[in-house]
Amino acid sequence: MEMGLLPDELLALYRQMVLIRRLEEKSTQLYTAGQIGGFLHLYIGEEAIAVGACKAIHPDDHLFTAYRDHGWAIARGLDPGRILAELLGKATGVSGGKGGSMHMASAEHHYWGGHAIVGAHLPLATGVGLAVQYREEDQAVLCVLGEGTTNIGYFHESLNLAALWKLPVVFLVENNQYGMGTQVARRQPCPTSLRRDVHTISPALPLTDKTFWKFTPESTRH
Ligand SMILES: Cc1ncc(C[n+]2csc(CCOP(=O)(O)OP(=O)(O)O)c2C)c(N)n1
Ligand SMILES: [Mg+2]
Repeated sequence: MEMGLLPDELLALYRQMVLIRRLEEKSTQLYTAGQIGGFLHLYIGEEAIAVGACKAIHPDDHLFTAYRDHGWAIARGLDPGRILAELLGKATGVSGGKGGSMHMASAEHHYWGGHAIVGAHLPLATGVGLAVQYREEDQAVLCVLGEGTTNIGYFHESLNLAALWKLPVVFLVENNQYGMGTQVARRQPCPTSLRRDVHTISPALPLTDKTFWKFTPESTRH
C-alpha cells in the first residue's frame, strides 16, 4: 500500500477490518438465532473499503451510506458495543434501538446513515454538499453506494446537480457485481463504470474489487 502509512497505522487499519469481520460473523449468529429483528445486510468481504475511506476523510466530513452500514459505522468510529446493541434493538444502540441493521447513525460522528431505500441517500448527500458550499464551510461529503444503485433515478439526478454546481461530494461506488442476488450483466447493458460518462465527473479511482476486496455469494445472503 503506497499511502505513506507507518506500520502501526497499517496494523490499526487491519485490526479495524478484523473487528468488522468479527462483528459481522457474530451478527449472523444472532440473526440466525432470531435475536435480531428486520433485515441483516452483511459487509463481509468489503471491509477494506470502509476502513480505507474513513482513514482518508476528516472527522468533520459528512458520511452517508446505503444499508450495509455496520462496517462503515465501525470505521467511522462509532462504538462497536452500541452498534451491536442497535442490531439487538436496545435503547443503548447508536440509533436508540429504533433503526436496526440498516439505519445506524450518529450526529456526533457526522454519520447520517444507513439508508434502506436504494439511492435515497444520494439526494440527501447532495443537499448537504450544497449546504456546505452555501455556508462556505471546509467539509467534504462522502456518499457510498452499491453499483446496483447506478440504475436508480436518484443516482442521475444527484450526480447531475453535484457536477453542475461543483459540490464537494464524493460518490464512492462499491462494485461487488451484484445488486443483492442479481448479477450486473442480468440487469444492465453496460458496465457500471460507464455510468459516470453521462455526467461531467472525475473518472473513477482505480480501486478495483480485485485489489481491495473479494465478493463472496455469502455476503449477500441476507
Ligand atoms: C427503491 C428501492 N428499490 C428496490 C429495493 C430492493 N433492493 C434492496 S437491495 C437492492 C440491490 C442494491 O444493489 P447494490 O446497490 O449493488 O447494493 P449491494 O447489495 O450490492 O451492496 C434492491 C433492488 C430497495 N430497497 N429500494
Ligand atoms: Mg452491489
